[in-house]
Order: sequence, then structure tokens, then C-alpha cells
Amino acid sequence: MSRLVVVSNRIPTGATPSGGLVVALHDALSQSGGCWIGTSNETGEKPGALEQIAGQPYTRMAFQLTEEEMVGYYLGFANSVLWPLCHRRVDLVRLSLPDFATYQAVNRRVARLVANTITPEDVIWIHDYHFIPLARALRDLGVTNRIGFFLHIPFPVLSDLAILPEPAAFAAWLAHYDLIGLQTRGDVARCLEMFRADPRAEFLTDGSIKFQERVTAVRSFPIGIDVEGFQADAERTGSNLFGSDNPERFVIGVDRLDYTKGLPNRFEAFGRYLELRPEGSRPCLIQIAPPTRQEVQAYQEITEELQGITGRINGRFAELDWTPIRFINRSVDRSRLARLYRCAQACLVTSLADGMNLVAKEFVAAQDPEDPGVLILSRFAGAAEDMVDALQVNPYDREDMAAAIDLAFRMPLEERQRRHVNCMDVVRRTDSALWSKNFLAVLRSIPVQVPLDVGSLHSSGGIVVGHRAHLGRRSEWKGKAVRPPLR
Ligand code: GDG
Repeated sequence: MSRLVVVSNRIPTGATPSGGLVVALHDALSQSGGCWIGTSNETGEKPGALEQIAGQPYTRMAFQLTEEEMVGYYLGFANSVLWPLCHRRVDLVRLSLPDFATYQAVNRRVARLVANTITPEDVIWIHDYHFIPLARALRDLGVTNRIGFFLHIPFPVLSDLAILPEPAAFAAWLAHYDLIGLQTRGDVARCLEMFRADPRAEFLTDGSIKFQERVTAVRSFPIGIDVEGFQADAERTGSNLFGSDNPERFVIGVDRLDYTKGLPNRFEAFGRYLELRPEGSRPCLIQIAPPTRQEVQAYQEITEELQGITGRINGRFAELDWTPIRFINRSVDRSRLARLYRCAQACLVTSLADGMNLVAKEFVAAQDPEDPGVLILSRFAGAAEDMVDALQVNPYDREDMAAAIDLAFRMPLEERQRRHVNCMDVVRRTDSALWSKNFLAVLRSIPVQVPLDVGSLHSSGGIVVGHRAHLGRRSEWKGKAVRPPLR
């Protein structure tokens, strides 16, 4: 089997992999061997170096970003333009041409690092919005390997793409991948709509897209979690999670503190539920929300907003021995998180836009099937496309969410069990190991495409499609020159 080379913004540095994505990629890399490349946790002044991290059956390599790159590429174009754009928050987009230039420059630099690391047979799998132009930069260096891309966040709406400094570049970047993997069927539809609106793109009979002599396929691969690993954590007993402060009943929320997760509306909806709750009951909302990207203004603002809402609701409803909202603005370790999910009567996932949302799947996996809690799930989270038996809500509608909390607390056991069985079925079908296996199987099955020499391109306008005896040495190719079939 050909080696796998993974590129993602962050790479795990510890000895034991944890988290669905990390476990899935770790397993895939362990099977095929290869290399995982990503940014180092620290910025530095020697940005060209790939530092090797020991201790796994494959190589992990970290490269440093300079301070300037961190600001322009990561905090700037990636997280202040692409992130809000893909999550339909164009009002939060902060455009800067220097940031756009830095984003592209980092991608070109990473392309050189990758090109120096790969062997001709390697399959390359690039992750997420930080590296959308990476395939284009690799092709410019003459890399002909199969390159797949997976976008973890929602695919942007066509009309929103006009906000980019060079809107036409987005489709052209993506077209240099052999396979574009997206979370949901809805994302695939939006991606195809973008190509359909682009005069450079042509649809082939098998549904793939021919774009300036390259052919690219677009498919959905809903991501999931390491189901067994998570269940084992949830079933493990440990010290009492709450000490003497055991909540009577509670609904849990777990999110990076991000404006896309709909936290202010969630807190307000819980406040509304407190107005409606049965007399004398003392429910809690336990919200774990570790801070992220605090250097970006929009993230500072949401933190302050939530602190304000929490103070107002607790001030109004709290009693000496009851605090309705426990807002924990820190990270909680994974095994405690799993046990918290299991103890909760319900989980609130109220994203305004979300690629998938793994918390929804973790909560379901952590439940006791005999007495499961209820998942309240935003219809704007990717997970909602398949998890139709969650209690789906409109995260913009506080009354709707307050009613769902009430329903979840009162739901009869039989209905909870039925919904849980169906949601669990989805969680199992999208296990993270299956996700990476499916993606790589499709990527590996795609014929390699090598552009003909410039001269022959002019005469035939085609590409070479076929299986190579030895990649990188075009003279040994066994493919035949074809013009991809027209519509
Ligand atoms: C992106 C997309 C897509 C959170 N707090 C703690 C903690 N977490 C863990 C959760 C979960 C993960 O972080 C969050 O994953 P999500 O999927 O919910 O959201 P994003 O971080 O935005 O992820 C998303 C995902 O990529 C994968 O493709 O589903 O749509 O936005 O695993 O458990 N973990 C620990 N302590 C915490 O305090 N240990």
C-alpha cells in the first residue's frame, strides 16, 4: 500500500492519541506508514525547518510559523476571513490584503516542505481551511501524486464567496485536488453550485468536474468519533464529579468558545426555560467552554457577552444552594467529559453553523442505553443531516429551545431509548476509523493525472490518466492520453 502523508494545521504531540480525528488519522498512518506534517505549537525564527517528533510508527513533523505568519496566515486570513465566511458570518470577516498574501505565502512554503518529504508513490491528504491552496502550490512544484482534501467546516454559500479578495481563486485552488471531501450532502450541493456557476468548470458524466484540464471529484464523508474509545471512557467509574454540589438534573453543553456555537442564544433559552420550569425544580446548565483564538476580537467579545448573560440569569434565579448556570471557561479532561455526558439528562448543541459537531456524537455514544439522555441538536449542525432522531431545534428561536429542554427533561424512557438507538446507529456508521478508510479508499481509486508537456498540451489539450509503474518519471507511465469525456 502507498504511504500516506497528512497535512493539518495542528498535529498531536503526545504519546497517546485521543479525539476522533487524531485517532482516525493515527490508525490510517500506522497502517500505511508515512508522515504527519503540521505547525509547531511555538512560533520561531527558523521557519523552514521540519522538526521530527519521535515515538510513533510513522513520522510526525512540525514546522514553525514566524510571528508575522501566525498573525497574517492563522489569526488573519484563516480565522478572520475563511472561518467566518464558511460559517455565514460575513459581517465578521476582516479583510486585509497583506494577510491574504501571507496565507498564500505560507501555503507555498508548506508545499516546498511537503514536496521535499514525499516519495513518488505517496498519497497526500490535506486538512481544512488553513491549506485550501496547498494542492495548487504542490502542482506548481511539479507534484503529480494523488492529493485529497477534507474540509471540516461548512462549505461556503456561493454568494458569500464574492467577499474574498480574488473570488475566482477559491474554485481554482480546490480544482487542483483529485478528491474534495466534505462533511454533508448539503456541503456537496454548495460546492457543486460553485463549480456550476464557474465558466471554467465542466461537469462530466460520472459527476466529477473538469476544470482547466484537471478532473476533481466531490463527495461527502461525514466525520465521526472513536466510538469504542469514547464509550470506554464514559463507562469508567471515578471519583464523584460534583463533590457535595450534585445538580438535581442538568443539561450539558461542551464547545470551544466560538461565536458559531450559538452560546448566547443557548444561555438565553435556558433562562427562558427557568421561567417555565415546574415549580420547585432546580435544573442546571453545565457549560464547558475552553477559550480559543482569544487574539481575535470577535472571540473576546463573545466571552464578555457570555459572562454578562450568565451573571444576569444567575443573579435572577440563583439561591444560596443553587447556581443554575455553571459556566466553566476552561478545558476539562477527556475522561471526565465522557462521564459528564453520561450523567446528563440532555445535551445542548445549538450551533448557528457547524461542519459536523462531534460533541453531538460523543454525547450519544456516552449514554447508558438503558436510561439514555436526550440530544437537543441544532438543525444547522452537519450532524443534523443524519441524526434525525435527535430533538432538532432552531438555534435562533429561544422559545423552541426552551420547549425542547422541557420536553427532554420530561421525555418517557421508551421514547428516549428509541431515539437513542437510532442516533447511536448513525454514530456507529460514521465511526472515525470508517471515515478515514472510506476517504482513502476513494482517493486511492482515482487514476493519477499528469499534465502533458506544455507542447503536447497545446496540441491535444489533454491530461494523462492512468496507473503509473513509477510515479515521478513520466517516461515510465502506462496511462494513455485522454481528453476527459465531455458532458
Ligand atoms: C471542527 C468543526 C467538526 C471541547 N471542549 C473540551 C473538549 N472539547 C472537544 C469535544 C470535541 C471537540 O473538542 C470539538 O469538536 P466539534 O466537532 O464539536 O467542533 P470544532 O472544534 O469546531 O471542530 C466541526 C470538527 O472540526 C471535526 O471535523 O465536527 O464542525 O467546526 O471532540 O469533546 N475536549 C476536552 N476538554 C474540553 O474542555 N478534553
